[in-house]
Amino acid sequence: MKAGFVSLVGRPNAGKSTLLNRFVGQKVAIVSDKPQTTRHRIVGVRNTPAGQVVFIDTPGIHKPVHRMNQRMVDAATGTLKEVDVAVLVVDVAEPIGVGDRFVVDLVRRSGVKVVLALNKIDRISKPALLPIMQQYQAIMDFAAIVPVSASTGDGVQALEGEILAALPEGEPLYPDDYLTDQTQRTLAAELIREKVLTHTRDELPYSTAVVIEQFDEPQREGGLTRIHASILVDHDSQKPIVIGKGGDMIKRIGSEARADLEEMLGGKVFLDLYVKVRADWRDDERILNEIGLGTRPRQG
Ligand SMILES: Nc1nc2c(ncn2[C@@H]2O[C@H](COP(=O)(O)OP(=O)(O)OP(=O)(O)O)[C@@H](O)[C@H]2O)c(=O)[nH]1
Ligand SMILES: [Mg+2]
Repeated sequence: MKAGFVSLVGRPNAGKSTLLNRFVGQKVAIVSDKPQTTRHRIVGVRNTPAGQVVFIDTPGIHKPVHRMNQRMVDAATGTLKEVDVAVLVVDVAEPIGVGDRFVVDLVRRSGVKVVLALNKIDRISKPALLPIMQQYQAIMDFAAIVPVSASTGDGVQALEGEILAALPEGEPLYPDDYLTDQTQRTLAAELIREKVLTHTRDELPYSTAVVIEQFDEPQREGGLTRIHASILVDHDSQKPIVIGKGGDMIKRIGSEARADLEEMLGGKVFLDLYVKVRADWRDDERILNEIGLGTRPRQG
């Protein structure tokens, strides 16, 4: 049997979280078309007859401006010291640029075995793939290069095969019913944030955090879960955008998040959302702690 830790690393928006969800077979990481969606590490476990792969999804590597972004990048690069294999995920529909070379350098210097996942092959023509493979081959000696589409699932089995081949022999690290390290509380905050990301644009996705103020579990099986959450924004001018005309935006965010939460929790959910202005929260240690980016380990 094979077993080990595998981090999914790469630039923002490459498709790391989409790939994690596909491997785990369940949504454990939120996904959006905006870069910098993932802000903390997310463990997702894949059990196969050949062994157990403990994936660690990480924030996209980018040039950090705020303290939050520095923590995000540190969370991603930090995993390289702890894993048996890194999967470098790149978007083949984007030309190879400075950012890609930076990330390749980073994984090369870490000394860890690296499998390259050329993601989003559904977005390019077959003949366009070969030169991209050759370009990457020329800049680093990868353990394997596998074209995939995290969206369609194309090539994902081949990628899993290469990952298992690169992993050491070992007994499973987690029980076979363990899927993720994300608590329901964290998943709830993330699902709400996903809806904000989906429906907003420009600076807003980057300026938003979700904090769960209260999470009351149901009194009986299948009963009502009561969740009170705050959507934090950076500036006064952003608050009316999140609330929308006559409250239509916040209603939409709330009802879509509630539907996802009810599916996740398998019962009815009462969801109460507030929008709060917290200037410079991205540099505020207390808020970073609450969203899992503090220097202390997260509680609950
Ligand atoms: N066409 C296509 N789109 C994809 C594929 N994989 C991911 N996407 C899309 O790419 C966008 C980014 O996906 P994510 O999984 O959030 O990317 P990420 O690498 O986790 O991004 P960060 O968390 O910001 O670092 C989303 O809109 C996905 O639906 C793919 O194989 N094909
Ligand atoms: Mg992500």
